[in-house]
Amino acid sequence: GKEKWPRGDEKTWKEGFRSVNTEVPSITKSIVNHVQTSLARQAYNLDDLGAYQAAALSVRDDLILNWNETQMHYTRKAPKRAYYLSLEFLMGRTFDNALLNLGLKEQYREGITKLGFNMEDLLEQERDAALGNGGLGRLAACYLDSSASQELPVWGYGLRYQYGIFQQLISPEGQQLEQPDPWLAGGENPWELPRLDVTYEVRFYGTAERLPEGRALWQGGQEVLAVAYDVMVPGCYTKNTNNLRLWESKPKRGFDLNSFNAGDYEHAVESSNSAAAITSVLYPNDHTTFGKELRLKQQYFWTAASLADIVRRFKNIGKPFSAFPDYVAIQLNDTHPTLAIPELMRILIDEEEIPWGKAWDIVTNTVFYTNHTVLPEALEKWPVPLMEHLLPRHMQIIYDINLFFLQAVEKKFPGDRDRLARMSLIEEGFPKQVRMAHLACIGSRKVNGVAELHSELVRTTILKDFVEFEGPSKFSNVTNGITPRRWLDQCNPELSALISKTLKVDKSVWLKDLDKLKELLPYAEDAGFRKEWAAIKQRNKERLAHHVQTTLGLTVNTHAMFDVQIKRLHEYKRQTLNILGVIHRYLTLKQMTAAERKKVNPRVVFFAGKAAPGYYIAKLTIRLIVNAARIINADPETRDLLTVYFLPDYSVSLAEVLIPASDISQHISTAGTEASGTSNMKFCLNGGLLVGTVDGANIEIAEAVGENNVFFFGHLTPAVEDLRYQHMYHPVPVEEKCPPLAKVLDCVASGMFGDGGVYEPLLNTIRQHDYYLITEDFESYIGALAMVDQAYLDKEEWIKKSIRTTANMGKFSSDRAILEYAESFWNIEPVKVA
Ligand code: CR1
Repeated sequence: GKEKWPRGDEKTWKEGFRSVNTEVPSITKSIVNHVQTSLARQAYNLDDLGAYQAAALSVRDDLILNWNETQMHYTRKAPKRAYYLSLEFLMGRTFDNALLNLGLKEQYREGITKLGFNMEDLLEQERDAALGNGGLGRLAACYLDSSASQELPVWGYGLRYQYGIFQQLISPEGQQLEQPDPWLAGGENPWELPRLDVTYEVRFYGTAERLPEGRALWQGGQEVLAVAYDVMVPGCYTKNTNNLRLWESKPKRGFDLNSFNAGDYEHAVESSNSAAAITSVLYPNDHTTFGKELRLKQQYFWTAASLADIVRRFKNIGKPFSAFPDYVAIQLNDTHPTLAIPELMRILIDEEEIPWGKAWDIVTNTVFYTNHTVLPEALEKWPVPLMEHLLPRHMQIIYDINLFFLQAVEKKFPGDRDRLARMSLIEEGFPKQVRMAHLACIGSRKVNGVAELHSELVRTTILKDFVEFEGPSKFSNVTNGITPRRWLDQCNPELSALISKTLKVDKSVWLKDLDKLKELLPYAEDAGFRKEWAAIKQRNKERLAHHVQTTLGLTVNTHAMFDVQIKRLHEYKRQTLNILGVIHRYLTLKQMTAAERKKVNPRVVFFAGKAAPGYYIAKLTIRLIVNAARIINADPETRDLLTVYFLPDYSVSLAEVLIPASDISQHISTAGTEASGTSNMKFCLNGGLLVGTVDGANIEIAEAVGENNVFFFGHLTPAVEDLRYQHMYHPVPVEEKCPPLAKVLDCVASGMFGDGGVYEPLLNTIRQHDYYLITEDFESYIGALAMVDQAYLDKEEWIKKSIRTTANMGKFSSDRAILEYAESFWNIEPVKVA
């Protein structure tokens, strides 16, 4: 039968409903209304920021309509849902992305122009939401875009940090300086919905008293409130608009009234500060773990709130808990949310009174774990005393899991003590430590790495014992992906338009089925098409040059080849190899005659990236880049042929300008160290060629685009271990091993780029153990760059390579990746909002 209207006069209600504004007049009307009321401003004093805010609020209204409908639809249908738990979401800007996904960009452009503003200027007003460090956080953002675009019922859960990743300043000496990023300070954030009614209490500290039947009573300690903020995630050309729920911490009561009444104002304020501090700042470390109590507090706060929310939603369906895995899949983005495993056990056992064995079945059929690195310094471990103090009940549960687990291992491998010690959840030592990767592994239904090589390394190195114990079928691979919406349509609109025109389809077709790009292949042979392709690359280079001109006041030679390396500063990523290669190139140019120089292909080298604030060697690398740039760029003999720029404060929105402008990009990690990389995919999708080592997703990119379209160099993964052994026990001086490199190091040490002594610690990492094997790969690296120069001489062939590269990148859409998770792990299906 027909549902009864809930209250009042149905017709009056329905006349009040609005739908998404799709026509220019209704769009401008909505913008003007927001200027008038939401902003309380007027036409005559409205600046770009105000106009952006009003336009954003207008788009926000549209998103809310779709978001509401989507959430209602999911609730009614009650499909199985997946939850992506990530401590980082590097969303970047939202305005442009929302307009493109809604298909309203041109209408808004027209409306904004009519109101006397310029779309590009308004887009620049938005601050990045930079709640992440690097690839791991940006991957999470791409997966949200793909989930919504593929109409999958997926929610993200994260933290609403007051301060995102620090802003990077570079001092005149080349020092990185960090400044806070108060991204919310500009007032209201139009892209989120505060849900002040959705709150949970989260406990820390206290005591856990064991009760009969494996249960326990955890009480006392500190209680903190988690408040939900929902970020709307629109899909591309669909109504489906998913949710990213970010938690903010708040004191349970504004003040501790007892202390307040007793006149102890400071104590009262302090406890409220300590609650608020939990979500105040994103940890700026990429690939290192610090045993900081506050970080563990963040991790528990977030997993506890998210699980409480997930369990509440499940209970609303009215099914028994045995059906939990039929309705819920939880993906752990690295080990940061591993506490979800003992927390779900605690809820099931202590609150729902489910016996241990059944609870463990539910958990291990619900949780999935993605590993993102095999670097030892990035594998999380927490001191047992800290865990016991902060989370006494969880420590008990971890001990119990460990006991049952080791009993099973002992049964399969009787008497193998070393194996037990290797596999235990607890690492012996002072203090003992909880190994989070082991907990994540045994508590999960599936474990995956993020590229073929990396997944193989996970199986054969860090989790080898677990593969032997549990069998290989639990361990698999999902190669990372990137969203072609942001990383082609949004950042490279001209290329996007050329592709649609050439394929004679609407962009929504190929943007959601990226394998369609293959149809571009025949056009590589079409001279007219190549001309258009090259012209777009040239305009993107000019756009980047314009950006450098306006932000840094520097003039870039747009007739040179653009060579880009942008990523977090880390020894394993080897920005050092790049800058030493640049210096080598400079020294070579200096020795040439004027006639020889005429034949040289001009090159502009761009670097950007942040170093963890405490990472001394990485900061020295920045310093060397900046000072080498200063000297090289000022040399009148060579500056037409070689210039170097370090662009400060790398961000998602800076990447959107750099990537479409690159001729080549560098992904040159020591083989076996870069799990996947995702910017490599972004450059290739935009027709930039790849210079790289045989590592991470570089390998699969080369397979897809053809090895003749990439420039590979360096030792392969199986050689790395032996080489490191040799460096350790039979060191050969760099002068013997690699004379050209020795010369470069000497120039740096002798003060060619400012006080050479400053760089000694950096140079010593190479001269001594050279853990990242720069001396081993230097010559083949220089060789690869010479091949690049050679290939660039044949411009037409180069453009063909560029076209073929883009055309073969379909596999690297994050739509493919998220569908693999959905189909082979989570077992969820699309739920289309009609
Ligand atoms: C890896 O280093 C990968 C991203 C996303 C990083 C990088 O190669 O592309 O994850 N790992 O999977 C990471 O941040 C903590 O580990």
